[in-house]
Amino acid sequence: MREYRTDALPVEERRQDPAALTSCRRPIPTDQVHPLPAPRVQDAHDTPGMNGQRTALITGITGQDGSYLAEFLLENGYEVWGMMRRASTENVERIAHLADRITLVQGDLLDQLSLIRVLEEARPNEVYNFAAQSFVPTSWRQPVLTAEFTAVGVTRMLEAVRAVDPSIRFYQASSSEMFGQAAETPQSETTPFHPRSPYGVAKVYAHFATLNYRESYGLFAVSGILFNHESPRRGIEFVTRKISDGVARIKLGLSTELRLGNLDAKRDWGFAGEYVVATWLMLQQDEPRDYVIATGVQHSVRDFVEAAFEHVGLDPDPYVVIDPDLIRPAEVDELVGDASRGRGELGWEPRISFRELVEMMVDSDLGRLSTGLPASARAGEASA
Ligand code: NAP
Ligand code: F7E
Repeated sequence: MREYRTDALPVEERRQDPAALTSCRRPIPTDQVHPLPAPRVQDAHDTPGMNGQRTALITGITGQDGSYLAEFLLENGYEVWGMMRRASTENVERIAHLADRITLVQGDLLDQLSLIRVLEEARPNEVYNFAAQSFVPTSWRQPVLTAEFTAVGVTRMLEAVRAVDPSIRFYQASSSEMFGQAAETPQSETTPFHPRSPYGVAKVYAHFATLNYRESYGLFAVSGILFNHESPRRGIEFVTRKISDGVARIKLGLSTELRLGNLDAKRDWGFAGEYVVATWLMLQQDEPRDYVIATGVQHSVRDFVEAAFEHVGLDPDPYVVIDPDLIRPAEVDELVGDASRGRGELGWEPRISFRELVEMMVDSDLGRLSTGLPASARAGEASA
């Protein structure tokens, strides 16, 4: 039975911020291995590259999930390529510590030929398509751009796979936002979609594009329907990181308020470092299939706020301000996932609890802010 290493992820968190782990109620396991299903018959996917390694291309490698997956794949012997779009200022804080172990290549989901060129250069066995405009409120302000990146960009990448090497295994980063105003609770792979934002609509398009290329052309293309997953590397505009950063600032006397929108929204929050392992597992199966990945536990934004303030010994009431401008045109009131297919077929299970996640994030921001590191959204954690 093959085994894979997951120790890199939690160990990395520990190296970055000892306080993040010592504050956890349960120790984060450093020896966890997930047994895989019996090895598959040798096929094109198993053929290693010239240097004997398997090769993966990650789009969106500069993002939260891309950085964790890159670490995981490197620890498991992969040659890792990352696709980045061109920017006048480099945006590599989350992957700076991996710089000498990965190959970065320029490409943009808006540019079909650039995607073909990237695949021709990298010659990957696996493509993880994480790149997207991923912030829900921005999708109302820039709905067309969101559709270009997050929806049509996926068709461009699938076309590039077809053109360059149809044996490439393809992972599409789908989202629980597709369930939106959910028809049932909890949500599983069979729950109908009712997206509530241009982002959700774009992800539904991308999900069905992935299924369609699987059915039309026989690609090994899977859609992972991941519920919210967070970490100290989360962008600062997302609510969990906004709270952890805000609470840390208040605790350190750098701020006096935390402005938030709808505190009653409920989500199923897990730890991103564990979720990327599930994405890899999906590409190691005998057959391509879609999977929901979630903890199955639901909390409100208010719960997150209370846990974060409690962790630093403060009462939230004097600090939290409700800002009507942060209320969305259409809200997803509550989501919680049923990941039993993933548990059964992938052998994947989340280990980090809600409380551990909150404390890990608050401790990381406390460490970052108190050592005087830049407070920009992205600077947060590659080194924190
Ligand atoms: P993230 O931190 O926002 O990262 C998004 C990445 O996409 C960044 O590297 C960004 O590059 C890149 N990107 C954006 N537009 C691009 C373009 N036109 N061409 C090339 N790259 C582009 O997102 P994340 O949290 O890691 O999530 C990864 C994926 O999973 C996304 O597709 C997201 O929609 C999806 N997802 C996330 C969650 C979650 O809870 N985190 C849940 C379900 C699904 P820059 O650095 O240049 O901006
Ligand atoms: O909001 C409420 C807000 O922006 C969560 C993305 O990764 O997960 C993420 O999308 C909830 C919403 O994440 C504030 O109204 C209250 O109900 O952290 P969020 P999201 O919209 O769930 C899914 C699965 C994705 O796929 C997306 O890419 O929190 N909320 N007050 C707030 N949200 C924000 N951002 N800021 C607030 O001040």
